Amino acid sequence: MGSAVSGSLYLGLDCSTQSVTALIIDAARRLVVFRDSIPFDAAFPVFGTVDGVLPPSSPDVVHAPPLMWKTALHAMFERMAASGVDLRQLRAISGSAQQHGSVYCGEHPHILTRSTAPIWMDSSTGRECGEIESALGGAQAVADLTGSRAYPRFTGPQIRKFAREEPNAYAATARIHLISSWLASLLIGRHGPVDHADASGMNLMDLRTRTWSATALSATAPELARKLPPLVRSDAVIGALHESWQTRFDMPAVPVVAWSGDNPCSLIGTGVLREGQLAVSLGTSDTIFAAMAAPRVSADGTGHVFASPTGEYMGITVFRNGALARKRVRDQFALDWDGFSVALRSTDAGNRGAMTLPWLEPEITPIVPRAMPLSIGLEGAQASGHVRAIVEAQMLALATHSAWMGVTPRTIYATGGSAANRDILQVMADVFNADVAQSSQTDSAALGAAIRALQADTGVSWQEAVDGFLPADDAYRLKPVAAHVAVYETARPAYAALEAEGLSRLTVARP
Ligand code: XUL
Repeated sequence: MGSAVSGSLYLGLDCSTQSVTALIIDAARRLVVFRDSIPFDAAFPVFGTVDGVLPPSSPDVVHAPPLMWKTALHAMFERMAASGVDLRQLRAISGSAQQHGSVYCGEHPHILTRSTAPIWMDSSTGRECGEIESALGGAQAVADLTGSRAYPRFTGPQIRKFAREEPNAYAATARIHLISSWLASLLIGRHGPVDHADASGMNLMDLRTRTWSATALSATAPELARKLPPLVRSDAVIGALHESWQTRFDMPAVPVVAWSGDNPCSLIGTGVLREGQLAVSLGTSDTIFAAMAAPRVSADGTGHVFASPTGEYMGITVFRNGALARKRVRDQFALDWDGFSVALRSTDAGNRGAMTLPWLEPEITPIVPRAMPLSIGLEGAQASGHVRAIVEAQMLALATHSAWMGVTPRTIYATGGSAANRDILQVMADVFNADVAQSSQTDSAALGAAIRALQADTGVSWQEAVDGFLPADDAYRLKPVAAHVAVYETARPAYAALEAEGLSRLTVARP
């Protein structure tokens, strides 16, 4: 049994698409005292993942093994225990996970009724999305109710597909978790609840009442109400760290605060607390999110409104072709990341009119069901032209598809692995005509989880909770260059036209 809780340390974990990260903050000294990350492919080759996912049986089916995440969680606790940080000083734990993915369990979280979990990159539920939207009165009705129209990666459509394709395994499932609530359940040793913020990515919760919507549940799958965990506020303590973890890692019986999705955690980890503030996360997915005082649902269908961990709301738009698309272009021309940066620095803003679509894989925003490579002016271009084209396309897409949030930021808070690259951030500053504040560290999801644990434990205001953990000085700030801003004002309609051309070349199943 662990000793009483006494110190000032808070642990934030993040189980993302490609790795698990842990960050321990010292609330008294406002310091990060531990940070480590374990990449799934390299550390656990036995699971056979590539970039954190199982080789797909078809391009639109993307699953990952939950047992890999569980193994990674144990491995991370081992590293923390061996690190020299006194884990007996921990006061609370919270966590973050990639959103939308679902884990299917029996009566106990250790029992799985499905060996794989569909994750956010899965786009195989177009049929189910259509069925759910028809049952609920159309796409806009679903958006008004749940914050988003039915999206293929959202958990409800995924559950519907599982119930249809594997009715026996579905019937044997006692509990359906999000990845966040499943990992939290493993820590407390029993099935725990789902927090409001991550539940917003399921097409199952009434966003305004923050309760499961009976009509959405019955439009999705039979007996669903019995299989879903209860809902809780994101700052709820859901239990104490189970004895097995305490004994094995010499840890106290610390409270476990509800885990949440990586984007809601990043909202906290970037300090985006007030309406008008906006952040961009450049990770496996590129996401752009803003704090919202009241839910403003996207009319053009490209965005989502989630409950935010602060109890308010957040608007978010998500792109699937993020870091892996950048890496693909880098590898295609045998560059390293330094070479990628040199390519950006040695080319002109606007790429002399050359342009590409970033749809190297199916895309979420806009919905593009299969890869659709389309470029203009890149024939015979050098590597540097291709590098600039992919980065400019991603930034133009971020700007175009976040207009619905109605936020004209003066400063964008940048996070995620690629935010370490200042040449990419300069393109962001120029396209958005805004300052870009570069995080002093890029793990805003893990940091946000640690800060959520601190806030829930102490009850301080959100501003007090984040103070001292975010970059305060101008050293990390990039400014837009006026001449480049002018170039991108012209590039924006050209990019919109290229998108329209790309979409018209596809037989898009759903608008
Ligand atoms: C959010 C989304 C992705 C995942 C990535 O809606 O699909 O950002 O959360 O981890």
